[in-house]
Amino acid sequence: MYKIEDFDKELLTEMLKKMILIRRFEEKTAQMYGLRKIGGFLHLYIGEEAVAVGAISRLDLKKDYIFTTYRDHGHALAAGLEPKELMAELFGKITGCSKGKGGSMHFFDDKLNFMGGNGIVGAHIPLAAGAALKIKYLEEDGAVLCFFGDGAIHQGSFHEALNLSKIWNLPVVYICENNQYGMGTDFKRVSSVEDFSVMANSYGMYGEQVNGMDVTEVYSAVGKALEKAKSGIPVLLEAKTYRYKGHSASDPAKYRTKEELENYQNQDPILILKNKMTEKNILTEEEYIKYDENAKKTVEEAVKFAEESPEPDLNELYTDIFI
Ligand SMILES: Cc1ncc(C[n+]2csc(CCOP(=O)(O)OP(=O)(O)O)c2C)c(N)n1
Ligand SMILES: [Mg+2]
Repeated sequence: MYKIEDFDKELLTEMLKKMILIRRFEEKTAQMYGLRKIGGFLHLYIGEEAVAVGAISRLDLKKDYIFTTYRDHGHALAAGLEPKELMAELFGKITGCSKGKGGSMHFFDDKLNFMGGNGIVGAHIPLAAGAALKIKYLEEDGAVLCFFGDGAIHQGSFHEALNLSKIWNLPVVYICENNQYGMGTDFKRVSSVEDFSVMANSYGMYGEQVNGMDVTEVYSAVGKALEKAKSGIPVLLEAKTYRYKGHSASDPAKYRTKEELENYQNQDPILILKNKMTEKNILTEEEYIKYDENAKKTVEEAVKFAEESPEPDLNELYTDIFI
């Protein structure tokens, strides 16, 4: 396991900036949703930022691939998709990353090997295995990271994909983002085991639990996992995390206590990294404020871009579809 001493300032600063950007971006989307500038569903990732940032910072998106769920804003920003194009997508504008036709759940960018944004729980897990099979078949050097929630782990698609991954020894790392709830259901009520990483044993894979609130721990675990996956041992990681907001923007989250939420907010992923960097003398309060101000500015510019962009033409209804 890496210690904070093993990380250089540049990488930690990059990860800190990314997490702040995700937080500010999403806070703004909640506001815009309230103003009805954004329609459809809006699932926020606030509180879970360290998982996407720590994991995706390990990738080379010229050869590696990302698959994720409808809770995809954090992963897209971590992968380097443009905040302007993401905000425009949320506003349903033609300048959006999916031409305004996908919305919150369907961010996509083939140039960055960002394969979405998928709305059906668990359905993208076999797709990730498929991408890993393609990498292996063509003897490429990449790997696949596949993110999904604690609710998806009981879907048949998850178990089928894991089995195939091991049969074919695919270069894939599955990351279960256990944010403790599937909509309003506590994961402990619907799971035969509390430690999901043991499920890897059933398929002869490697499994590990990781503290998903600490970006350095995620970064370390995913680095090790990618090495294993590329050597032919697919991996299942369970990142223990927590979402601060409700399941979607319309969920008041009455199924949990204020104390529980506060407990997690006290181990906020941004604060954990900020404190570690401050203790290591590689971050000052002024620098932190500057990064935060920059993130807010980027988000404001994204909103302006989205507001000013045109709606898709009606003919767009007939493009990018299979018939
Ligand atoms: C196959 C399927 N069943 C049900 C739904 C409705 N649904 C959307 S999100 C969700 C909960 C999933 O929870 P989890 O996997 O823990 O992810 P989280 O939302 O916590 O990130 C459900 C049941 C769906 N989208 N797809
Ligand atoms: Mg969940």
